[in-house]
Amino acid sequence: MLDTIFTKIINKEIPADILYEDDISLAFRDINPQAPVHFLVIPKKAIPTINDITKEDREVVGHLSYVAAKVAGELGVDEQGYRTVMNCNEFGGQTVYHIHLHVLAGKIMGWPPYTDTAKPLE
Ligand code: DGP
Repeated sequence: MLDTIFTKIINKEIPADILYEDDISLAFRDINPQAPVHFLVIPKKAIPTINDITKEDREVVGHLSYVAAKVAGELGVDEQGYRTVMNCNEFGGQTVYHIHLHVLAGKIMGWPPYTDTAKPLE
């Protein structure tokens, strides 16, 4: 499996604004924030997409939501609320093939989470 940029962040080969770390996960601010607060929670295990999650990964994947809420609380955005998103593959808008939970906060989120200008692929 090819490493992604997130493996380099996990291995501290490139810098990131890390908000939380433990044995199985890492949370850091998104380099291209789409909200006043936008961070990512990733597993240290390199799982390319949601489709690749195995039964054995369930605890790891559940842990990402636990960490999302913990960091949201530490940043003081938990009571106002926030959006978590995990994109999958091309139509889902995934660009980094190492699963990651986006956590977006600090403004009211729209629904549905796509724009009318988003065109279906040919
Ligand atoms: P997605 O499109 O769901 O695969 O989201 C990938 C996110 O990763 C995107 O919002 C930008 C972020 N990202 C990509 N490269 C880097 C990086 O080198 N550092 C940080 N902090 N974030 C990155």
